[in-house]
Amino acid sequence: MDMLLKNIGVLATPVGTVARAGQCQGEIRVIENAMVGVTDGKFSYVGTFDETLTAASVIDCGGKLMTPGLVDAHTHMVFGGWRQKEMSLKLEGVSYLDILKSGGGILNTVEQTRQATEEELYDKTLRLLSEMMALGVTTCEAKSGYGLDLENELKQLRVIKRVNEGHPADVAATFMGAHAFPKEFENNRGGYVKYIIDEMLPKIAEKGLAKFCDIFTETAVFTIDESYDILMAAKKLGLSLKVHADEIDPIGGAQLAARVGAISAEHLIETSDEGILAMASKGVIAVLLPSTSFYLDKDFARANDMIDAGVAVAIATDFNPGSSPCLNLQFAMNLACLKYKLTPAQALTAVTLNGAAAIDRADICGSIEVGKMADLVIWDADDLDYIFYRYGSNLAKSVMKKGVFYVNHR
Ligand code: IZC
Ligand code: ZN
Repeated sequence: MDMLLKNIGVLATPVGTVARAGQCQGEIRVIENAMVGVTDGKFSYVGTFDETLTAASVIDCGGKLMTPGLVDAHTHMVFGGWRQKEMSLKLEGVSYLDILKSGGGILNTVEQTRQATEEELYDKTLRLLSEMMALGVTTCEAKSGYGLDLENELKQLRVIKRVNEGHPADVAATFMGAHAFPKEFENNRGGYVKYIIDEMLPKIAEKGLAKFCDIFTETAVFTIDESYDILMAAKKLGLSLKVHADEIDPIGGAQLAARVGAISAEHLIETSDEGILAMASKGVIAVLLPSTSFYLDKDFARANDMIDAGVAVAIATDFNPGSSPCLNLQFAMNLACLKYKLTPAQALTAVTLNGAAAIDRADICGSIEVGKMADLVIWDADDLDYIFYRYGSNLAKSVMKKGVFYVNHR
């Protein structure tokens, strides 16, 4: 064994290699006075203290809480500029979609992202990823969608590939060319849908730059029919599907996600009972984004109704420069308890194993189990409740990725 982590006051982790749905969402393994062994970057022992075990290095965890490394399964973290100038419009009561319709919002970030060089985007994204990791995130997802033309979507996706390779955290890539209609196609919606299907998707699939394809299915953005065509084209090319569904209006995004066999549907603030049942029947994971509800001053998704219906719930930040300029997954964890009324155990599963499942990595991360990547957080906390109860401070004390500590706040 390369390393033994001993004197873990409480080890809390979901178990398994698939999403935990329904009642299972809240069933986690809790081990007191635990010990964890690491060999070749993977967990090789997980259990109670065992004095017979030895290793090249032994770390005393000070009686603190240990959980799996957090998984942030939904971010738009590669972008040029910021959008603080929209703050005054927001304060005057101008809605998110009205800002977009007037050429701002996503389209503002598209302008700034097109102007940025690949190196600028790379450096900025690396810094943001380090900030996320300092808060406990060891794996995340990142979407394109601020290029909205082939050249700039490829630029963003190359940045995602390079940060995945150049940073200890793992980053899963999602193509989201269907994030808005760029100004070149303002009066030619069909033309842009065709451009995505005929020009962008085949090139991106051929280069292997994205595992997932996501779409903003929403009033004034992509209709259900347009979304269906784009998603089916992506599926034919071997991409797994995700849908931004029912964030602002309940137009049937959740049902669409079920119909096309998406791995996940995201947001789901306004999803109907029918949408929840459709997701449950097809095993679509709900990726809920409470920081966005908070920031847009919207309702909070019906997390408990989804869990009761048998839908696996994951929780992520939605980090982006418009509707969620917050990359702190710990804040989303607080909101999960306070606003969704999830228990700490359900919320832990949502930001670890279920997040991993939403990006098809539940077999390699999202829980502390022998054989999985040694990704973990040691918290400045004595028990699990504490990290959901305190908010506003970074409670992650040490963060390990594949057996190496990259963060050690002392
Ligand atoms: O930049 O506003 N909702 N896409 C869909 C976003 C938020 C990101 C943005
Ligand atoms: Zn999003």
